[in-house]
Amino acid sequence: MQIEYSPEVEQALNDGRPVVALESTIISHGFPYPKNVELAKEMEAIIRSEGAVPATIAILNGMVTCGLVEEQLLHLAKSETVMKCSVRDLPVAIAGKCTGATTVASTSYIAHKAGIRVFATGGIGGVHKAEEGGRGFDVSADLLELSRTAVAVVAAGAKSILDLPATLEVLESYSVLVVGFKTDKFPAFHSVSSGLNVPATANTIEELSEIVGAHFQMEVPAGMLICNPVPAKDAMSNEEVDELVAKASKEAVASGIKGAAITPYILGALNRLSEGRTSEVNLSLALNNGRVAAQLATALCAR
Ligand code: PSU
Ligand code: MN
Repeated sequence: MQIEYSPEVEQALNDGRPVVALESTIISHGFPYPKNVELAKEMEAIIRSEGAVPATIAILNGMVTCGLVEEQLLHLAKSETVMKCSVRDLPVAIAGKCTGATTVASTSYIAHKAGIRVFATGGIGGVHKAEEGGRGFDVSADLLELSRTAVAVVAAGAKSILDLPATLEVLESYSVLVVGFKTDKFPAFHSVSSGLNVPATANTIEELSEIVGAHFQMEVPAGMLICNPVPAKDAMSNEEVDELVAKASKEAVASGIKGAAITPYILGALNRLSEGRTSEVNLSLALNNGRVAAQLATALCAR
């Protein structure tokens, strides 16, 4: 796969300096313009402030691009025809010379090819709730990619539109290392905790980098999910989120939204129903993940 690097990212990788990969679906499908530009720029700034180099990944005119300059970022944020690309969609975007945004799955895949070991996002995709009246069978390719790509993904768990116990079970079946950062609970994206236990906890960046470093040394193909809860001061209560999610889910079912369109639809509906509150929380947790990812990348480089 051909990858076009920004000069800054290429230099950092050549020098063996810490680099943090960032996805672009959160920019094109996660937030409305111009909030998405603010998010993307603040993510990059926080990573730089911790001494690492941000590498936002996207498909531009069919080219897999690692590290976006301002003009490229703005194009992605403003365009209304950006393809949401998981791994299987990449060939279509490349061959069609499309603009495509990468999900957790495809960002991990490209980051790994680029030699980037740490990736910061908001939340991962997972197993959707399949209860009656729900949206039917839907399991995110993020989980499969986590099983076969050795990248450390820093995320605030997964949203409560997903079946979180089932998501954790699949991560276990797939041998994905799951570590809570300063928590023994699986975070529920907008809320600090889902109440579910994670199998391991790291209380400092040093502890975290020891575990992640040991995983890389084992050379198993699987990835890592570093669970970093939303800062408590910005979090929403589980009850509040559950109520919003139930409403948003009903709307999605009633509107016949399916497949890859579900997550963007629900995010938009939550933002509307909460009058922007969920987007504020999403911004806070994403920046928090950017900070921890940069610190982890730096600690791994120092090992
Ligand atoms: N969860 C969020 N915000 C997001 C996504 C997930 O809170 O923007 C995006 C990520 O890019 C993730 C993708 O990889 O949605 C998962 O989509 P799906 O469930 O269709 O696999
Ligand atoms: Mn799906």
